[in-house]
Amino acid sequence: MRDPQVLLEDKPGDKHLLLGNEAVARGALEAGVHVVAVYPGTPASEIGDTIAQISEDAGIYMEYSTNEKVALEVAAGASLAGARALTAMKMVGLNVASDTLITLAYTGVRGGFVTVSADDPNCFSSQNEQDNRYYALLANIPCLEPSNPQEAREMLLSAFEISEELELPVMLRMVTRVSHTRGIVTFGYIKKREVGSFVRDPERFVMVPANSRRRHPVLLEKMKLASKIAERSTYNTILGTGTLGLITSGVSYNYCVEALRLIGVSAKVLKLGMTYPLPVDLISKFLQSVHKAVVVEELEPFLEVQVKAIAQEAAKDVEVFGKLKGFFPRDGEFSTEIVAQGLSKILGKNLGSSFEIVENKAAQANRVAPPRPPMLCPGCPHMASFHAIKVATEGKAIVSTDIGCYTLGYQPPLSVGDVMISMGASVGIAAGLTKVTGDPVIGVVGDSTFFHASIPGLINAAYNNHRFVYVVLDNMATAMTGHQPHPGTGLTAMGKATKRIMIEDIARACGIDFVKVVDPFQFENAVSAMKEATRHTGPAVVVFRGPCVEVKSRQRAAADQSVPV
Ligand SMILES: Cc1ncc(C[n+]2csc(CCOP(=O)(O)OP(=O)(O)O)c2C)c(N)n1
Repeated sequence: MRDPQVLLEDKPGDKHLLLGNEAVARGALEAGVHVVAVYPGTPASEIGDTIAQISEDAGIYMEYSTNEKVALEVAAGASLAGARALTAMKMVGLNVASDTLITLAYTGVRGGFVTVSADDPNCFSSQNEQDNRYYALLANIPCLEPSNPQEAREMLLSAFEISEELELPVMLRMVTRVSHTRGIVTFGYIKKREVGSFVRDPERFVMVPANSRRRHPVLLEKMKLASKIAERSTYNTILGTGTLGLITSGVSYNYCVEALRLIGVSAKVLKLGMTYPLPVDLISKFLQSVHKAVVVEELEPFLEVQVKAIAQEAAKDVEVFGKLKGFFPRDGEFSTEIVAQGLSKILGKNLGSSFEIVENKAAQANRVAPPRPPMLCPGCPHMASFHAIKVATEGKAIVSTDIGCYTLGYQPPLSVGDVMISMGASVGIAAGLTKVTGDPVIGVVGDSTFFHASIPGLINAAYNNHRFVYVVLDNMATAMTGHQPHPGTGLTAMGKATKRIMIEDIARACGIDFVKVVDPFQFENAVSAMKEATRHTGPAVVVFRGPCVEVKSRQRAAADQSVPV
């Protein structure tokens, strides 16, 4: 965003072109949020990054926490003390945070508490394409799904209202196409909210089994109230007329509107904005009013399975079509073409020439656009580190790598990286490999990822004496997601200097006896440190420290305005 200060303007009615994520940031201001805690991850990162730039002026406390679980807990603590609190993460982040989220639903919250989950159909920047609406179902918390930036802002405000009405966490489920779409957003008032205080209630907040047993039915009762909210929610709305009924939600609604226009069919559309719990009565009546129903949703048949169950009770004669019968894919991102194709098959309709024009244009664009696979930047210290690893191990080591810019090292010509599953997994997987293979094993992790999820694995390696070298690529930034600071940078999200936590100190404190810090561009030193580490009889840690080139060039540019950024 050109000037995030725009978000601070208290001019209700003003319209601005915002990213979906920036609209969430504005929504947070309007909702009177006091505490924001996030861990970055695409496609959610701009929520935290935008708030970080204005938090001080907005009177919001904002932090990048060490991981999503911690972020959710910081926000939860603030909420339990009576403040409105927001956390945001990419969808896999919620896997990390889910342990706390699921039991937080039992205790409930005090100040409004919203967790934004930004899902990534098509894995544009993720290791899987999980559908996090299932977390709402699993945790028993309400879920709202915006279809554009304006709705993202509005729904965030509503999510806080619902959260306070039910004293429950609420999920705002975005997808890449909403987070990263720009749209006109109309501003509302910026609310100043009084913060409450922490009121002791151990039977509610201390989740020992006896208390959990009592809280579970309370949660189930709250979800009955949530169902009533869903029935009257203006986000669940019927548009258009006809005997063909489309049930859709979030971003898929946009594809439905365009696909119907493209194939020249009119339909009655039930657009769901609150997708958990579902408005069962509304859906029942909708099904009774159509001859045929089609559920259009990306990824999993989350709505479809529930709609089918509702149809079984309320409208047995209405056939429900969707992805379970193979009319729409269960993977990847939807498009107008995909939805038009599915609908035309269901309706036995020929798509016609206007569709071919659109399809041909897309194919043409794909042919013309050169492929642009991601690659490491020229001068990236990771390249030197990978080279040192390769030379020292003569390319014979099995490398358990991790998530960050350095994952790209798995590609030729570097080819350093044989396994990569999830953030922080490199250390545990390396340990497991050593128990079976006779080949040397190397673990590779980035600095932010080290702080995020590697430390228990490192303690485990020391405790169980797993023999491998754990290489920490410390480029002093969370580079991949936008160079956010982390505990090893000595800077906070709000730009304040703070205690710098040294990776080597942590490694030693975890019980690792061999710890070396090397500049990867001091190539001979780097190779000899790696060789020495591989000879060590227990787990060894080598920290390759060299700043990210992007950060370095920004710093230079800031120091010397004549250098172009
Ligand atoms: C659970 C989870 N949270 C967030 C992300 C998004 N993410 C991918 S890599 C990365 C951090 C990369 O930083 P670092 O480890 O320092 O490596 P660098 O990119 O700087 O080389 C993050 C936050 C993710 N993939 N999984």
